Amino acid sequence: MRSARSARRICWSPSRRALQASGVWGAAGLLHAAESAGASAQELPRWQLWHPPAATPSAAMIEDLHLLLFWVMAAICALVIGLMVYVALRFREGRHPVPNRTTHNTLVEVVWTVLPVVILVLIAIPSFRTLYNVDRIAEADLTVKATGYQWYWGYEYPDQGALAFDSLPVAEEDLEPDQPRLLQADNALVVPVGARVRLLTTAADVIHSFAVPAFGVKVDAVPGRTNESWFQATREGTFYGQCSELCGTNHYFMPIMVRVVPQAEFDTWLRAAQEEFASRSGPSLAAAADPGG
Ligand SMILES: [Cu+2]
Repeated sequence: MRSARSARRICWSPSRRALQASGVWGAAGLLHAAESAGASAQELPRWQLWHPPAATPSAAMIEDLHLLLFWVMAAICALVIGLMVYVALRFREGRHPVPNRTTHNTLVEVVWTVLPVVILVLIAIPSFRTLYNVDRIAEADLTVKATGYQWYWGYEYPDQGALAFDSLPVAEEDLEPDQPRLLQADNALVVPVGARVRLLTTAADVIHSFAVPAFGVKVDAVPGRTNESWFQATREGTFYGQCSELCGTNHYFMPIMVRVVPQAEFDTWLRAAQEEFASRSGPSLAAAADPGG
């Protein structure tokens, strides 16, 4: 994938992380900090331009469609600007003192009608294919439900013993050195790599929107209804998103943090999470924290 190749990984490279895990690297305190923060390694596109490197087939398709449209648009712009420059130079008064009286040319008119139609049809094919892929509900290996609250997310795993917990943003003063500001959450949504995840979204108060750019996912979370989408992360890592529907004062402060881990690590996490959040019947509004600074 073009974008993935140009991506650079900031923070910890795997080899260095392996060294930390084996205790070879650095002091014990640093090691612990790095391990707990290691999950926050964030992939950024080169120079932080363009899109985040695609981490799901849907995101890759969206990226490809975007590139196709970009080049079609660039070619059309070049053609139109080129024609205008040519006309301005070739038919200027100094070189072409007596204007033509031509008002009609059947061939030219057919071309400028048919050509855009052909271009639109060519664009429509990959466009509909992408839309269908993003919209279809695939057979899921795992179902997760994200509920938007003012202002944090609550996650549920309905098929894993009704596991439910809240995901609150980490305040700026509590961030570890590697953790991205306004994106780090205390409890990440954790999914196994390669698993097809059915994503259900809803909201408890106002309309929110669950969006993770690297996954090509953006679904509104609407009170009183459940929306459905899906994603299949093709590689491990930590991926970030944000609520993408203006939902109030702290709209900026409801990050989405997704950790994609190997199946074994997911199973371990699942057992620990089921224990840790066992006392909870579900995300509660009372847990809404003051985001503070
Ligand atoms: Cu929101």
